[in-house]
Amino acid sequence: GHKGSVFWLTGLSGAGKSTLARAAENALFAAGVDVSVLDGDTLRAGLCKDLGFAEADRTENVRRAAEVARILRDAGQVVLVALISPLRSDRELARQIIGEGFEEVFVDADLGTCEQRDPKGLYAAARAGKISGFTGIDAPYEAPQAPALRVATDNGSVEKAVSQLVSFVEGSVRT
Ligand code: GGZ
Repeated sequence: GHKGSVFWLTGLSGAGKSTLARAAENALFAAGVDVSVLDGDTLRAGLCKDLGFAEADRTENVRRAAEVARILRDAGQVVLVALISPLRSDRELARQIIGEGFEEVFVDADLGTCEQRDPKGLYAAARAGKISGFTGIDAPYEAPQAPALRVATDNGSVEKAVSQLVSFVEGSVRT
């Protein structure tokens, strides 16, 4: 068996948080772990539909995600949260809400790599001034100073990144 824990994936847009969370979810599920994913895009499509990207809205987005993660964790789930969560203070809020079993995971790809990937064209739009307050362009991203795990995703190996996260989760949740 395992106890619930929350793995909080933070990183730039395009760093690979969602990809990593989904791939790890599949691997952990296959290994018999009761796992779920809370993803920024999914939350913003429903629970957080009323929120934009101003600082206060991001804080509220993080707060709601943390409260849901706590509920799932208390029900015994392993929860993978994938949110940019750019501010250290907001991640500290999440840590306080969740308490025991909060693990910060830095999904680390440099801005140049994320901007080159630009799967949704958002960086280009931000550079062109069509979007304002875009993380990494004209809104801050504060990298974690002491994450429980750092996963580099700009070295080309998705499999390696996934196995790093899966191993860390398995090592953390085994009772
Ligand atoms: C950052 C934005 C913005 C702005 C839209 N800044 O790559 P994506 O598209 O799919 O992921 C990003 C997502 C970020 O949502 P989060 O809930 O993770 O953000 S936060 O934790 O800061 O609340 C991006 C898209 O929304 N997006 N506008 N201005 N990302």
